[in-house]
Amino acid sequence: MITTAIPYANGAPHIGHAYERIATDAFARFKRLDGFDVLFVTGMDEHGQKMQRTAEREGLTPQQLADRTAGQFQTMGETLNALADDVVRTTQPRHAEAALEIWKRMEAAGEIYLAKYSGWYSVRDEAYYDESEISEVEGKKLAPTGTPVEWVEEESWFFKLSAYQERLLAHYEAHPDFITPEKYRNEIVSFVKRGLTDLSISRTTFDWGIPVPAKPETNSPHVMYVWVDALTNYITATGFLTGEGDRARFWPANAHVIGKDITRFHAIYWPAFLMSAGVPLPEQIVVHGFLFSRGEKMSKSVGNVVDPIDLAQRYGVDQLRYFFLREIPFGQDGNYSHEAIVNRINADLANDLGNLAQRSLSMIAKNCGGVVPTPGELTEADRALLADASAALGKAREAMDVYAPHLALAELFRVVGDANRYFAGEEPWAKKKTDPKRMETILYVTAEALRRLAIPLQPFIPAAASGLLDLLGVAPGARDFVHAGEKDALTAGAPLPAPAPVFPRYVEEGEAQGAKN
Ligand code: ME8
Repeated sequence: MITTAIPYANGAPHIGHAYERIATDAFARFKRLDGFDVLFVTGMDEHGQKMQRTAEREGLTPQQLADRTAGQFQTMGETLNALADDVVRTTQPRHAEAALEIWKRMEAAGEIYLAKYSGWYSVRDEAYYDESEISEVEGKKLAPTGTPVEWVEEESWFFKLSAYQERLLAHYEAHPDFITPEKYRNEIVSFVKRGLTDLSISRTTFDWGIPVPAKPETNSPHVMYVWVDALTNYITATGFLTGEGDRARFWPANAHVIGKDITRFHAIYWPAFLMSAGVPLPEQIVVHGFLFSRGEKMSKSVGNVVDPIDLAQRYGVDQLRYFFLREIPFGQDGNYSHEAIVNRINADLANDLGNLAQRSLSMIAKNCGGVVPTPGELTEADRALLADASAALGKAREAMDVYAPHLALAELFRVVGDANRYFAGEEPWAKKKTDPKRMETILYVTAEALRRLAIPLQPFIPAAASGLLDLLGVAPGARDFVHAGEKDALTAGAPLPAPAPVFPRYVEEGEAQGAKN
């Protein structure tokens, strides 16, 4: 089971959401092709003060705003070829049931008590901050994240987070990969070592949330703190707490994929809530960095908020997926710019992969009667390329096991580069007259190497990789990783469809098509 964070439903999808969805989709696809039974879950964070305020500003009810945004995220998922198995919306009844259940279990553990909260709250972050974390800029009180905070004083239910310092530290110690990459683990460990204070987990000053069961000792109705509500979405999808459906076996999740700004919630609050409720903890919190447009933070006022759907339409879906996953070392911040995207498309996808496929497949169509060529005896170079192409899957798997898609792709494309050099060095076109048998062998080896590479490329560039497998005549049932080796090699004489381009070059507006070819 793998999840994305659930985006706040108060605004349209941006490039950071697209990045997280694409990466998580690639992890899910990789495991699925590797024979695992995978549950890929995303959702929408639809409650809280931020939602209520945005809806008021836009003259909508919070539910109308949530519905509109959920539709936009659905379109994003479809466009990016990154649909999840389930979308948990926190306004769904099944979710309220799960959130209520976790609350009751924490209460039954004796770890929820009523008191008065007074302190700083950032609506933008939906987070409480300690006095010591607040700074003042031009008379405005700001959270460490730079968002404005307001003073809040209200009756609140508290969770005994302070009791969890030792247990959390012991868990991080016993599970060194619980928070990955390591730099985020280190931040969390030192934060927890400084001590934890109890957490306010309900609000009374607005009502757009899951109601807390009424108690005689409370003065006014409470709704759950939006993070208690939101984090529980991960369990809602499985029915683990409520017994609904047949997915309970997926819990605990293997990985929650999240951005670096919400590690505290996932690596401190969430495991503490789960320990309190007696529920097994997720295996890993997998943290990615932030995306910037040419080094600048995206913001509405700077006007550099990019619609990911526009990007996909401009560059192509697989092209955008490839760019994100190859260009940015997972866990680090990354930059995107038109030049960087075009460079990746043209150098790796069009020149290396696309050209090799195009040249070899069109030679096969022309010279081998449109069927898989018949190889003669293999040379050392032939065998080396095929062995490398097979080994690349193992290396990609190792990289994906540590959530390093950039390394998986670097390895796969290193072999694509080797295959290009092999093809250029063997000069099958020159052998056409002098040694047609050898030409067939070279073309066979190239096509078979492409097959062995296209199979592990599917999680990253699904449409293009499956298009390439179509061109190689690989049956839909023979595309899982178990089929990537020698025993499922292309069969000489098997018919092939007419060749078609796999990755066209990105041509700048005004630049003549093919001018640089
Ligand atoms: O945080 N680059 O929602 P969200 C990369 N509702 N990732 C980014 C990013 C950027 N510029 N900006 C945001 C929330 N993200 C909560 C989550 S989970 C129980 C509740 C990432 O819409 C961010 O780090 O602000 C998070 O993982 C996801 O996008 C949703 O952010």
